[in-house]
Amino acid sequence: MNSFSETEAIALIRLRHSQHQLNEMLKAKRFKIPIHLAFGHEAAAVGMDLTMQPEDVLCLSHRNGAYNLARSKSLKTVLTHYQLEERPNGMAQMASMNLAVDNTGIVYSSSILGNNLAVAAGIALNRKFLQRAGIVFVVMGDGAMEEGAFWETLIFARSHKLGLVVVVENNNCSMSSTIEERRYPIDLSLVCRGLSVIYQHTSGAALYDVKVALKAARAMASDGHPALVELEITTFNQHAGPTPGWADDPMRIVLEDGLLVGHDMKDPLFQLHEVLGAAEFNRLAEHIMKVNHVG
Ligand SMILES: Cc1ncc(C[n+]2csc(CCOP(=O)(O)OP(=O)(O)O)c2C)c(N)n1
Repeated sequence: MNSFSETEAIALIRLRHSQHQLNEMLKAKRFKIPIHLAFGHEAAAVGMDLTMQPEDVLCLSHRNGAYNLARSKSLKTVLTHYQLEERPNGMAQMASMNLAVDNTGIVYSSSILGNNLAVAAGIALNRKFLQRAGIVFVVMGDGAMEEGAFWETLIFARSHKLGLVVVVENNNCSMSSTIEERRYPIDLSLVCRGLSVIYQHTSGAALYDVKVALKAARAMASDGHPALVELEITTFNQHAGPTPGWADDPMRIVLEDGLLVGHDMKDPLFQLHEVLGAAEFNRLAEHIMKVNHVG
């Protein structure tokens, strides 16, 4: 297992703790809107935050909260949108599924599956015409692969040699269906080979591996070779809303039980816990939870 810098450890713990607090607030019915948490996606979101350069931009899907938290480093800012608080200068609320927090490089989030791909490709084309530096990252799930926009975006990006990196968070789940339940399995390495799109594949729970894959994809995209990074991810929470979602829901996430939600390598925080050791993990967690606590 690879080591973690202190910055990485803090970022992972803060993001997990923010999601726990949101989950507890969802249980208490504190929001009027659905929120798609992403327990298990922390290494993907933190890896993205550490990979993006100032000139890069990011387009997200309905499950954008972890990325908005990782980039803004502020649960309070995200909460102003979720709580539909008034914003200065008459700016509109972004709520949850379309949330793109200001000054994070997140330029677009969409509740419409596949929509963010077409927008990302358009931004990348515009950047190419204007010869602007930086690349476009776009994040989607394995369910969104079933949208026509996914295939069109790959063909379009390859044809125009766009600076685009498509990140597929493959959690083998779309709403509540597995891939096997809804379609023939798709081998993305073969799809990419057929389209001559760069393909990277790794565990989305291992921060180091995520960073290596995203960095390599970014380098290729900067040279006009669009890339796709497939991250194998376990989502530990319900599709939307709190977990548990109902009285006898077998899924259980409770902040009082501690930060970990899985006790194997599928949980990015478990990986950190194993490397730091319980004592150091708990010491750091206690400090971060105090600073990151919102009422
Ligand atoms: C065009 C469109 N069709 C259907 C939906 C309803 N819908 C919302 S989320 C979702 C599942 C998405 O699965 P995936 O892309 O794997 O992302 P995940 O929720 O697993 O992160 C569906 C079908 C939608 N939002 N947009």
